[in-house]
Amino acid sequence: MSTIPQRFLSKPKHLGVVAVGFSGGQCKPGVDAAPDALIQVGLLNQLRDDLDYEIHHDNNVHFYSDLIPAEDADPDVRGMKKPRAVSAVTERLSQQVYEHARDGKFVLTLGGDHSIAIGTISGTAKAIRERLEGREMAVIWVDAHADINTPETSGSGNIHGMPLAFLTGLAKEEKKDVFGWMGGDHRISVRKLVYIGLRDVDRAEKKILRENGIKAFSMHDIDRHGIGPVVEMALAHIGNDTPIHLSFDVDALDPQWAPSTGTPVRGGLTLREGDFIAECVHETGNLIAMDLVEVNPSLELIGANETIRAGCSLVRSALGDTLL
Ligand SMILES: [Mn+2]
Repeated sequence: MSTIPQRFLSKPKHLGVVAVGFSGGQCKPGVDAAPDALIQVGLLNQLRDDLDYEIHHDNNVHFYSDLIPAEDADPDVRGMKKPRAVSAVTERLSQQVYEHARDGKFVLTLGGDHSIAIGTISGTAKAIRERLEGREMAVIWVDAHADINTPETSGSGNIHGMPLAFLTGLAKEEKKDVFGWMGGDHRISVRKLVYIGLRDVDRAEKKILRENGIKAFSMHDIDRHGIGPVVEMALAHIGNDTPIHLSFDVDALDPQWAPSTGTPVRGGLTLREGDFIAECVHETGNLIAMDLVEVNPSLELIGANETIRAGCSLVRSALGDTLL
């Protein structure tokens, strides 16, 4: 059981879990099977039995098939692929996450590809504003990629590379069925966003980060300073009076530890460095939600189990598991 007092949760021992089997933010099938794989190896049981959380889960992996339009009814918009599907799914997910967060529980979302962060972060941002008199939440985005392309700068059109553009309001779309549901209360400020682990950032994204003064710690920074000082600097940027949403893309880890993911990039975090980030964020007492995304159990059969185990370890660390 964690001994760290949690500043922004009124029900710190209660864990709202949303399992999101959604892969429509990118092109490779399989990432929708991750929540089931993570639960099958016992992640939720570990959180309940070893860390004493009371789990609130509908025992359901949500595939949202009722919300996803037929392919020919979902043509590209500004180059975005499956825009209506991603919009409808993230809108519903936003509401699910919001309801847990509004209630003062910690919210754990198991993805799914990283486009689902449009739903999770918008949901917690809105709930925190309501619960804490308009307070803004911070986001720590641990990832090999910056995921902040606008539809216009994206080369692939895959929305899993764009969630932060929509969440920060750098990208907007007026079409009602393409993120038209997002309002100001769903968004986060670029000042409250911090990256850790970047190493594969598009040219246009570098420009976006620079022009908006977004705080980012790449693998170069980690090599230079070490993971301890980098996490310290990241947390100092956020400040100690701000609720934190941790969005963890398993591809932040080096493929040696997490090979089973859609867009692996060499030269990443060790599993210990990943766990360390999660442990430190837990220790702040300010963490209110976590996403674990981009585990794809079908991509590399040999490495799938290892990747799933790494994912479980990251979640346990963020929820207060300690080595001693
Ligand atoms: Mn990502």
